Amino acid sequence: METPTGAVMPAVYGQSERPPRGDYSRGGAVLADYTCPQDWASYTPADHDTYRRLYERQAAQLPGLACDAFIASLPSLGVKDRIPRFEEINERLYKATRWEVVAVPGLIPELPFFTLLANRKFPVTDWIRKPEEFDYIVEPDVFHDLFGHVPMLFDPTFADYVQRYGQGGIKAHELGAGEKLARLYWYTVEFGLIRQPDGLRAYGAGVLSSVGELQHAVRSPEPYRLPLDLLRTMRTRYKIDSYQSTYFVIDSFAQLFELTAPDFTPLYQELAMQPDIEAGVLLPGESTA
Ligand code: HBI
Ligand code: FE
Repeated sequence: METPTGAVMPAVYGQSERPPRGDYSRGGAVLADYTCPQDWASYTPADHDTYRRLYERQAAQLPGLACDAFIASLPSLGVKDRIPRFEEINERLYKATRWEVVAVPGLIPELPFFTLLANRKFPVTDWIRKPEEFDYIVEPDVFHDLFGHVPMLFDPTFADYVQRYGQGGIKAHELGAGEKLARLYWYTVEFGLIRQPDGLRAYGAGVLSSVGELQHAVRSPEPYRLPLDLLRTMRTRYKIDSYQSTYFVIDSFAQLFELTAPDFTPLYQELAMQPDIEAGVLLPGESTA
C-alpha cells in the first residue's frame, strides 16, 4: 500500500495482518511523519452522534473502575456531544504537560509511532467507527484514542513515561526488539491496571474505552492479574481482538516511569533466550491478584 513517502507500508500492526483502515494519501495531506490535518469538516452528523453516544455510555461506567487520574482529567477533553477539534484539546494539554495530539490516518508503522511519542506528540486516528461498529472495533478510532488515551496524558508522571517509552522504542526498533517493547505498551498504556488505596482501577486506554472490558479487567475473577515486571511482561504475548486473559498491575505511575530509566539492551538479550509466554498462563510459583 502506497504511503506519503512512497515506502510500502508494512501490513503488520502489532499482530493484525490486515492492511490498515484509513485514507493514507488524503490528496498529499499526509506528511512524512504520517501526521495529517484533522479533517474535522468531513465528520457527518452521524459521526458526531456516534462520538456523543460512546462518550455518554463510557463516562457513566467509570466510577469505581477507572483510576482517579483518568476521572480527574476526562473533563479536559472538552465537548462531549461532538468530536472535539484537536487544536482545542491541545490548548489545554500543552499547558498541562507539553504534549499535543496530532492527527494520523490510522495505525502507522512502529518507528514513526515511537518517534511521535518521543517528541510528546500523541497520534490520534481522526476517523470514527460506523454506527454498526458501536460496540466493538478492532482498530483504534478517534474515540479510542481521544477518550482512552488523552486524559492520562494530563498526568505529568504518566506523560513523562509515554515520552520515555517512545525514546526507548526508537532504540528497540534499531535493535530489532520492537515487538518485545510493544508488549510493554500493550500491558501498560493499553491494558494497564493500577492498585489504588481504595482498590484496583484501570488506567489503560484499551480498557477505559471498551464497554465490556472495563468490568472484566477490574472485577472479573477470570483473568490473571500479575505485578508488572519488565521481563515477564515483555515475554507475554497478547491477542488484539478479545478481552485480555492476563493483566499487569502497578502501584503508581512513578513506578512505571522509574522502570523505563535503565537501558533495555541487556533485557532484550535476556529475552532473546527465553520463550514467550501465552496470555492466560501462570508460571510455577506465580499467583494471581
Ligand atoms: N499507530 N496510530 C497508531 N496508534 C497506535 O497505537 C499504534 C500505531 N502503530 C504501532 C503501534 N501502535 C504498536 O504496535 C506500538 O506498540 C508500536
Ligand atoms: Fe490505543
